[in-house]
Amino acid sequence: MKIGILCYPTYGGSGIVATELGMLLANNGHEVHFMSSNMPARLNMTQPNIYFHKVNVEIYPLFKYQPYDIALSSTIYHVVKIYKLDIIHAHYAIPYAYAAYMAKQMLKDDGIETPLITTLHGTDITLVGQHPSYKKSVEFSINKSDFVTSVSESLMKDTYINFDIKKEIKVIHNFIDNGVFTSFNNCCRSHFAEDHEKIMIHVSNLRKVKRIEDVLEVFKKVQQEIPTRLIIIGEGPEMERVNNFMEKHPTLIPKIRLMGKVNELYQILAYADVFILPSQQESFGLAALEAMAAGVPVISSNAGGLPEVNKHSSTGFIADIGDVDSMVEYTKKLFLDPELLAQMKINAKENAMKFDISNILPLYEDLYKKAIIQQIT
Ligand code: GMT
Repeated sequence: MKIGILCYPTYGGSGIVATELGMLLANNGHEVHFMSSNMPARLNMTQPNIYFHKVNVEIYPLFKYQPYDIALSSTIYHVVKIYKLDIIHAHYAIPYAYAAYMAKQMLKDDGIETPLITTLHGTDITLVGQHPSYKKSVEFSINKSDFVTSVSESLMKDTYINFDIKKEIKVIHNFIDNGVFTSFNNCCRSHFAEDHEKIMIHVSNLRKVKRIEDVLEVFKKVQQEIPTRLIIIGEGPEMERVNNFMEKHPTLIPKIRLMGKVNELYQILAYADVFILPSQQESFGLAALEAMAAGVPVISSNAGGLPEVNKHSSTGFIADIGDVDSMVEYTKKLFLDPELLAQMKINAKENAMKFDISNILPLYEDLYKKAIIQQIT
């Protein structure tokens, strides 16, 4: 099949899922065309069957805001027409599903019917999509998509609750390529912590919904009793909060390692003893799944789809959103019981296997085929 993928190029979860999916589809012999404002962060252009089309936004002084969505629709239109794409897959409703619908209409005028699949990722429904400036357009573009998928049961339910949706929403969970987690060893753990110290890790785009304040508070309390280091991977607006915390607690500065966006994420995850994700909202929690695939138990909140990924008392522990004290107790419990920690590492890895791409990729391929057949008949 010839597949067009629309996604954000940044390190956000939706862009990562879209990029990994596209690369695996390409690996399976499909021709995959990425369309985005920039080269997606994890896209490996040395792979066969991959194309990238940058959305070019013409800067014109009259515009206070440059019309990205129009440029995106035109890009989709041209790419579908030139390369004769069979399907368009929009990742994140705003603006991708909306722009794709416009492109579909333009193509229709030329006698070309191209099915549109929209995958909902989370904040397009639970946060940004709720804003009156976007809500009606999000609802419209979901209803106008040929097929709609969501990355968790929880997000599917939230979509029906928050919008007037006439479509069936199919849940296709996010996935992981467990194959890339097999070749790591513990050689460089000493670069991050001494042998007697535990490593707590947090990976996110450091936005408010991630509740970085809870990450810092849990770390502060745990390290008072158990020697612990904190690694924070990612960049975002809440970095200011981290800096303020460090200024307020100078003795903790040597114990906190800020790493920004790293290419060696999977390798560093493998050194961690616990992954912490206390989010206010999380439709799935791809970062938690990546940690589990690296054999790291997860301490998370019970937000959104997290309980579908992190299994309480098995792959880690779950506490209510904002319940820092329970997160501290759970982390200490893990750190003080080597047998429990070892078992939870195994459980985390086993659970990650259930989300292996080999189980998920066929679901997308089947959906593409169904959409194409439906379009023809
Ligand atoms: O919130 C983020 O980290 C970014 C955001 C995105 O759309 O890029 O992530 C959402 O999509 C991810 C991939 O499907 C999910 O794993 C995240 O849980 C979801 N984030 C939220 O719902 C807050």
